[in-house]
Amino acid sequence: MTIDRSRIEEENQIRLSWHESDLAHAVDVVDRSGVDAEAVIVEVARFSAAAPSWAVGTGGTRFGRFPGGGEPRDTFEKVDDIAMLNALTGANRTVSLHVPWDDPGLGAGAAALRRHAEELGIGFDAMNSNTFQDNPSTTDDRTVSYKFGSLANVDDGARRAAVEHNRYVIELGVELGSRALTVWLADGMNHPGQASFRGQFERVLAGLGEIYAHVPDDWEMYTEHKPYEPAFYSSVNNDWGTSLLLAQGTGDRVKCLVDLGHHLPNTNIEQVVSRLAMVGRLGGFHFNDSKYGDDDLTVGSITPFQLFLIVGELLEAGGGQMPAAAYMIDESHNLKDPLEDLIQATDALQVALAQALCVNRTDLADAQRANDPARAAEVLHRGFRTDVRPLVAEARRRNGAALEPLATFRAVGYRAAVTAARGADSVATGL
Ligand code: RM4
Ligand code: MN
Ligand code: MN
Repeated sequence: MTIDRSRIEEENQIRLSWHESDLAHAVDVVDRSGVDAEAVIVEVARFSAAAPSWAVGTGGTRFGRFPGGGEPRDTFEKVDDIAMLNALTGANRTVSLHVPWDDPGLGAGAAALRRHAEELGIGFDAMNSNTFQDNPSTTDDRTVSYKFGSLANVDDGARRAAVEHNRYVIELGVELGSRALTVWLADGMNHPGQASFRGQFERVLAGLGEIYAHVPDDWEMYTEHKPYEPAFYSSVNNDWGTSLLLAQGTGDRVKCLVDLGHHLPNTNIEQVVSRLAMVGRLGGFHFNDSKYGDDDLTVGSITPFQLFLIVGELLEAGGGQMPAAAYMIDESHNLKDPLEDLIQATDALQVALAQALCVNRTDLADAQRANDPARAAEVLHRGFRTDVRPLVAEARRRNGAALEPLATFRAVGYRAAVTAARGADSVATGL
């Protein structure tokens, strides 16, 4: 599936004169508040968030799945979809693979996938190892199962299989040009007394150590916490404190990954971000939004102010820029076209970034020094309530992407074209 960039350009032309007048106004408003609007545009244009390979198919719940048309049939087609997404947003320049859902195989398979992605301008972000389902490649003999956990399992064979799977994922990542491994574990308990809290933690820590021994020197490894699901009584890596203990206990290049849906209700996530950044252990981010739990809803669709505050803490950590980290959108799409949801998620992220950049940090620091919370709120809200959409559109335009990505996606007829090519009932691997 080739992307016709001239169609994106045509769509931009239709909107160009409106865009220019909106932009001139937005630049005026922002400049007048003492923030350099041009710097905001440049920083938004620099930002990119990986698309996960599993999110270009329709997700499902345990109550069913309603596939849309033209779902990618293999990892190559997933990369095609992500290249289309990136052509529209200019801000999804990498893909994050989930193995074994997306396993091209070592050697020729990995080389072909890498070549395909390179031709489309897509790189490989963090690799995700899946040990929450039995994985035929490492548990072939059926005597080993992850039913009672992977790294935390009391069964040596299951632990060995999990370490071996992670080693394989690293090897694959090296061949693809990735630079990081994300370890999210489903390990935990469903029943009180089922296992020892301490024993499970110690086995996970030891297992991470074994995996870390395989991590190349120029790679990082991330521990991703989650309070519950699929383990509903306790998870081994349940919160950021545990995640930090695991990272610190494993090695220098092990950092914590914060998934926005992986916190108990009302957790102050921006504070978590600040703490982890303070100790140099903030390594990655999974963006989504939630109302109740790990709902994997569209970024910024439920709690946009929280997202703005979180991005503000990231800027704080990066000295006014987004710090180097593995940023990824981690969503599951049940109702929307997955590409449309990813377009909206990316746009919401860019908007939150622009709003956070529109906060006059000097004024905020002055208000903090003066113990003046009313003024501090005023400064924050001025950033949050600025209509930054023209600045974001301009950042996209400079990246050769679409002024209005969703309308453009529909206008170019991508979904209809892939449905014709792949079929109306193709099913992608993933959630
Ligand atoms: C988990 C977690 C992981 C993701 C899987 C699919 O809840 O968010 O990051 O890889 O889902
Ligand atoms: Mn995640
Ligand atoms: Mn999740």
